[in-house]
Amino acid sequence: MNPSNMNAKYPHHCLAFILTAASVVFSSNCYALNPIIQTIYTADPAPMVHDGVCYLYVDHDENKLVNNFFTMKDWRCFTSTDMVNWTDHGVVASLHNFKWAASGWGGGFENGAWALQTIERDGKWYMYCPLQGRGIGVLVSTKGPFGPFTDPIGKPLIGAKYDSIDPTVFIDDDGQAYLCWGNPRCWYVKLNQDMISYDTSSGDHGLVVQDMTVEAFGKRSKEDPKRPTSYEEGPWLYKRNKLYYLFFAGGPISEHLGYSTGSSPTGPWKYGGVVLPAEGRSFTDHPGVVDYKGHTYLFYHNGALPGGGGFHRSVCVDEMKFNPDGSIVQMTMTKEGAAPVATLNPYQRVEAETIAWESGVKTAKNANVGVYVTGINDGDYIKVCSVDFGDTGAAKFMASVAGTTEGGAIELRLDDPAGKLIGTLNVKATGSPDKWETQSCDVNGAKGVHNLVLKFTGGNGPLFNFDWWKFEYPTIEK
Ligand code: FUB
Repeated sequence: MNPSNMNAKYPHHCLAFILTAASVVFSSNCYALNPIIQTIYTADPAPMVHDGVCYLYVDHDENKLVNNFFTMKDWRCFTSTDMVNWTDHGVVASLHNFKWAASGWGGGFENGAWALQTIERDGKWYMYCPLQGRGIGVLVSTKGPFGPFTDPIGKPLIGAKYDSIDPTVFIDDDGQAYLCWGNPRCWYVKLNQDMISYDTSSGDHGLVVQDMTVEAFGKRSKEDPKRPTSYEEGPWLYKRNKLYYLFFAGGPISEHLGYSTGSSPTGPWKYGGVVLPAEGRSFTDHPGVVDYKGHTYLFYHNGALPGGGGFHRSVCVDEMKFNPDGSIVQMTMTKEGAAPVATLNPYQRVEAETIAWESGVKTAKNANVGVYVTGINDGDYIKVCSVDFGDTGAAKFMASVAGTTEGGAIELRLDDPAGKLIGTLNVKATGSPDKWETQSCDVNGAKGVHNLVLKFTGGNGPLFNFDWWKFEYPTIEK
């Protein structure tokens, strides 16, 4: 969505709750800590739950803007099993996955990777990606949620002229799949079983515009001839207790999040109200809603990170609650985020890029080890929440590190960066930033559930790269 003064420049897109018995929240003083990703700017969250894991697909606002507008080249994925610690899987697709990205208005391969959504069907992952100004494409992976993704049709699934941004995909209980999208109008198609084509028997060769009425989407507080209702963009389809929900970003800007409900995935819709009022620093917002481990979560974005704003956004998560009639309890953006729904096991390999909160570090990806933590300097830290050391407690810490600098260390502290020191790993140089060695140190005093802070100390300038860590129990003498 564009700020109003950009409309002429970018004509295509002027742009009583129920807690189930199954739900458990682990007591901890650590919540999701919004925004949940701090290493880069992320936007337009698209969560997906599969096999007990919450996958979060996002687009990515580049630090350096072109033409003082959205500058977005790729799509990324993060995962969590507890809603507080998020593992970075790096870039999973980019404009280069679409040969046709080069053609037409939108910035070629250099720009326009806008709000996506991914869904699994019969062991294949389908990613619906808008290429701003060029239409909506679809990618498929047969190998898993991180790809590799390929373009099976070699052209847009939805052409450029249908308000074609912000796809949401939904498979109903009867197996019928729907793709819904659009700014300023909300459109849908019924996807065929193959998920890469659609039923062309109704609407404009299969493309149907929803009834954009005030009853369906609420009255806009400021008159706009192109947008009579509060619907702006960013639809998200969701179903709960046989009731269908269409969440959306509502105008005028700065956007808020609103919702409508209906008896089918294509409406007719009845406006439900505001879910999340506007924040202000980011003039857009974008909903993503999933059920996970007995709770329902609303993902959204704002401009809360340092340097944040309309083109430098960050994804957040908070728990959503419902009234007994299915209406939604209005929310506010929080700094605390969601409570943990599981603990983290420190006795199995944990990727260093599993982070609840960090200060100063970056992530990178290479063919050798995948994603790792880099840009580590004296005083930086990574906080991991709700770590269960158990009753016996840990005796040893191991980390896979690589680098050429001597003098760096990983201090292991409980709860906070200044919390109790349970061990220090003095990291030895390995000879190269991509020559990885497992190094270890003794640990004392880590028992029970705590937040763990990996605090990096020593030296001047970048210290070492960091791929994974784990703790070990004491060895039992026989
Ligand atoms: O991220 C680019 C655009 O901004 C998205 O397509 C909209 O939903 C808004 O968030």
